[in-house]
Amino acid sequence: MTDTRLSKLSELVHDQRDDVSADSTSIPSGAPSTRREFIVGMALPAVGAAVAACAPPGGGADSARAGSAATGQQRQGVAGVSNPDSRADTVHRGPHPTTTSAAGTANVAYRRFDPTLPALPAERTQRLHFHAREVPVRISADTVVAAWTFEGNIPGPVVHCRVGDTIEFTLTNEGQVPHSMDFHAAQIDPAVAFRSVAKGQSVSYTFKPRYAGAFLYHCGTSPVLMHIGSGMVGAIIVDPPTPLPAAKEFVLVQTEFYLEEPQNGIRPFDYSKMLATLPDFVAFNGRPGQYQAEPIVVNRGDRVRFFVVDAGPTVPCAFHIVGEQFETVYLGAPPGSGINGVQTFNVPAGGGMIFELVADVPGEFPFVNHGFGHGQKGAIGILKVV
Ligand SMILES: [Cu+2]
Repeated sequence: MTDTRLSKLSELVHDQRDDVSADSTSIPSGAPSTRREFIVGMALPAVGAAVAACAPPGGGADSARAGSAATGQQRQGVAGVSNPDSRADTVHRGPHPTTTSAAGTANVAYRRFDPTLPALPAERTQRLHFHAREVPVRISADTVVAAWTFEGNIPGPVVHCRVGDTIEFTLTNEGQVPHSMDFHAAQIDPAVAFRSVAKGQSVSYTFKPRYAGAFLYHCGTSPVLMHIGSGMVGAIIVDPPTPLPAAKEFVLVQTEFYLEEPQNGIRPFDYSKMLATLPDFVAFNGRPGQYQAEPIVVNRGDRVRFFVVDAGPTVPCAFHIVGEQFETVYLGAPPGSGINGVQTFNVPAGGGMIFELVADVPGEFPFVNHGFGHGQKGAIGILKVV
């Protein structure tokens, strides 16, 4: 990048440092970054890092706003991260903390991710407290990855709520690098609510989902590619005000895995491979091919509803069920956005759709990412109709 272009970007960012008015009623603590920095940092990590590097000594206006205690804690708590107060650079260089701190992989058990949509809570207010954790996760018999997670798993917990429910959310960062939470089901100032927090710190915010559907949540800390690509994703399923017809309901979150060779038996994520978009594995719910080994079972005649969320970070999911057809695919909020009689539909990275069929034929039906260069890397499973 030329000095002139960098300087213009830097001016743009610095000029807008004070243009955000935080909603202090829903944001209990911490300092907002500006919307401009959030977007610049998200889109162009290298630029974000460069802009952060040219910030005034002491961390600049944002750090000052956070207060000296928080700034001190950030500096002490995030060893080895080049931009401890967060928005810019969290790509690891040198040994990965998860691989160096782990005692070994023998005690990292393989667990099938239950695809069943959790029951809808009776309460109309849900208080969710997630923790960002950097832990090893076994994604197959012979592969353990140095994951960055919400609640220790890829994907994180499935959230189930209704349109108009109140979600009171808190993220506490137990990891070594800054993390954050971006709910696609929320309409909220991202520079405030989705801001990054350093180790030991928390961010809280409240939102009410306005639309029904299958939505992604993910860490939005820059570079977002690294944080999504390392496992910090999950699904929030929002029911419409009038319930859809009774069905067997399942959630599938597609992710890609871009991995380095093992270090102490654990494979770190490879940022260069993420940029090159050539994944080693693609999986539904964090384990390549897990529902081939242990199929999803329904009864003949069941209405079956798949909430398919594509966490990416990059490739789409051309969702298809071999030997079946979808009665309805809801592209947006059900029940108004359905199209009927569908063979395959592409869920984009960062998107979610609802696929519904009536399982009136017995048999074993492979559900796949029909983009087979990706499907064959693990985005495949079996729906068994008995
Ligand atoms: Cu993160």
